[in-house]
Amino acid sequence: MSSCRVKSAQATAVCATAENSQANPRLVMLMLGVLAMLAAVVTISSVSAGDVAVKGAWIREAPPVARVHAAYFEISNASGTPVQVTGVSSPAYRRAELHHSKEIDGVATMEKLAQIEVAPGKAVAFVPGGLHVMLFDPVTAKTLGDEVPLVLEMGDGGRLEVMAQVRKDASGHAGGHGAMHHGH
Ligand SMILES: [Cu+2]
Repeated sequence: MSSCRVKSAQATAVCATAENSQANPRLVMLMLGVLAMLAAVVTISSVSAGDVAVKGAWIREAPPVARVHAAYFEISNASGTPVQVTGVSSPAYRRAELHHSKEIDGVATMEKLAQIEVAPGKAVAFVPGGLHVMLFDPVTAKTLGDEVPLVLEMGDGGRLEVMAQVRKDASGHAGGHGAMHHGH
């Protein structure tokens, strides 16, 4: 049994204590337990999963030949510190990216973003014509009403999985607005 695997100032202290006291295993276990509790407290004081919420996730229905889809949602941050979305993926697509649509000289274009940040107490909306998740190469055909998992990679190393529903528009209505919703 090794009590010296954890490389930190506290762990070094534990090792020294253990050697001085003939490596009393119970004392070592107790101190390692205290260290684990301290580590847990540190984790909780940053952003916990419950602070970040995603709602209304949907993917715009596209013709079967489309190799690129767009996903939208709203992400909110109830914590006291900024949170970042640093990446996105989906088991239902071969590749996914964070995108932002904008107009340059009257021409609609879009750029790939390395990350987006949600300020404390704020929400960021991914909407047609603005921020969106670009989904490339669907693994299977998607039809209206399908539930598709999206995985958001967070700046703190966490992952947030949400289900996005395939719809014609954000409201979930079957009708949509035709030409108004072209492009992304
Ligand atoms: Cu895009």
